[in-house]
Amino acid sequence: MAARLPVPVFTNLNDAYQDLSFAAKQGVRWDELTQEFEKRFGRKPTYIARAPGRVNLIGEHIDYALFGVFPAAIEQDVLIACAPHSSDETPAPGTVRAHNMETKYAPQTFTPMLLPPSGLQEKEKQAQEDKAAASSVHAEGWHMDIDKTQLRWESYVKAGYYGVLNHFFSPSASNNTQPIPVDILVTGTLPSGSGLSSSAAMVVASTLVFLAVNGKLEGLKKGRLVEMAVENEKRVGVNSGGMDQAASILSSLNSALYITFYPSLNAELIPLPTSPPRAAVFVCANSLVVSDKVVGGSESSVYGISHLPPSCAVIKGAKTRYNLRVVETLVAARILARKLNLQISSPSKKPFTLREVLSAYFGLDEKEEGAIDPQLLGAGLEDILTEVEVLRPERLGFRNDDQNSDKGEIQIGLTMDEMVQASGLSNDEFRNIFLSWVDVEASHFQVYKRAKHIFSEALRVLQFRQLCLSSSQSLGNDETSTSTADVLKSLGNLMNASQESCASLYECSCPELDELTQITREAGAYGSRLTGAGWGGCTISLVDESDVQGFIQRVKARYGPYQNLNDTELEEVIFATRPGSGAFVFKLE
Ligand code: NG1
Ligand code: MG
Repeated sequence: MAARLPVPVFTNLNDAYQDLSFAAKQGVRWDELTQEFEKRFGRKPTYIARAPGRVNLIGEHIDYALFGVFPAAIEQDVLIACAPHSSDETPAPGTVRAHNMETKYAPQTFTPMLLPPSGLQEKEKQAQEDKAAASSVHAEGWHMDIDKTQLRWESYVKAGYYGVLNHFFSPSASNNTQPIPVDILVTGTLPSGSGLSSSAAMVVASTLVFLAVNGKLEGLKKGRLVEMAVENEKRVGVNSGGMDQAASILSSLNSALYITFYPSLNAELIPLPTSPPRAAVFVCANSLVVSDKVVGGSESSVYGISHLPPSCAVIKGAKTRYNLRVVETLVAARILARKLNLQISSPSKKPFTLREVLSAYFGLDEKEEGAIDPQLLGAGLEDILTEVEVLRPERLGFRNDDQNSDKGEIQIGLTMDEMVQASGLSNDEFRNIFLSWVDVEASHFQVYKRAKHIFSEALRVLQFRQLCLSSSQSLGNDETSTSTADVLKSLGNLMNASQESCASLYECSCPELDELTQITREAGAYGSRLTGAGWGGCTISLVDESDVQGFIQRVKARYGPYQNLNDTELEEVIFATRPGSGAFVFKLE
């Protein structure tokens, strides 16, 4: 069937049409989605939103510390088809019938409630009393239960919808209108729990489709959409940074993005030495360990492709992973600022980040004066990396010197009491600032190792960016081929150093990721690292383009979990990527 050419109503979007093979594949999927929608709901969809996943080339776990990251969108994505509800019965305003093409995700119907202020207070109280099952409550009044104790596919749909309702259907708005009842059908090609941001793709697609069908897309700036999507995703229970949503929305064909968050969101398109005419490509290889950074999950909770082999391990992650890292890095920022006698203006109840500590270290007010240029930022990072040693437990006064070694106390970290003491806050103040909004669990906390990873990883991102920029400038010059080889080697070294830091300082790798990055290097990659949150999921490797097929075969031969995969399965777990286009919405009639 011919690919349809509908009208783009929200685009990045033009480059989607430039890439013909991509457009053709999308056309086939849209036709399938449209037909299935018609079968299930008795009419055609009026909008289809698409949001891609991403790989992060370098810069892991530093977005929530507000340091710049370096992702690129990939071809795999989430599509959501949508149409206003039409049948004889009239459902309550805003009711959603949500279906998923994937049969293991059961259809759901939900109706958001517009609660009066007293109802909201009641819900808030309930949520505070029962943090584990906390429901999401928005100050403006729309309410939907989002279960944070388990990952459910429709939670991501609800999360996107939440922001749309509360930003555009506020009861206090002058042109007070009601959200319309809608039917949606979701399909996706992104494996979940694999560090490719299936969750952000779901949230972005959901946010976009609800905006479109309610007529709220016009004039919406992409930066605003990123902010909304970041805020929306937090409702599912991860206090994430903004990398994934920004990458899904702002990406552009053939370029990576250097995304910065401080003093405000900014994205710069950076050509890669892997852009055409290209010498190398990034190859994504899934460890087949499902990364569980939110809850101690069960397999039924994951969103994504159905035929991951059953050998897929599920890690029990919980309060001991992502959210714990967020808290550790915020506490590290507080203690470091105190040790360096830096004044950071932040409303007293709000924690500040390591990026803000660096800004204060420069003695600059970037909010007033604009962001520091990358070169100066790099120099500042090199300086502050020497200062960060003050965060070692013994330097904070908690251990005898002779008890110390990198294998000893540093590995153990600080107890809660020691951390509170080092922060200079009272117990109550500490809990209020760092623990009242999140559930974490640890006997010891690592402020030194986490801060050291963050500053060194932020520096590697800047070096990576600079190498990409200089190699694109040298294109066309006679010495390009040698310099390209050198650039690829240097990029690979930075990726390897990032993996090492993620494994030993940030402790977000796992044995399978360590093994797979080692195998990919031995199979010829310039460099290899985990991508995304870690604790499982995918690796990303820089590989000579002429050798991709040989590389994939060599990795297949050596990585245990790939042994029994057939060719189709193998294509889903190890594949070359190139920077793809960002999210878009099409109107179908
Ligand atoms: P993944 O796990 O790939 O979705 C998560 C965070 C990012 C970032 C990375 C680590 C979410 C939605 N995203 O990515 O913001 O912090 O980990 O660099 O949780
Ligand atoms: Mg995610």
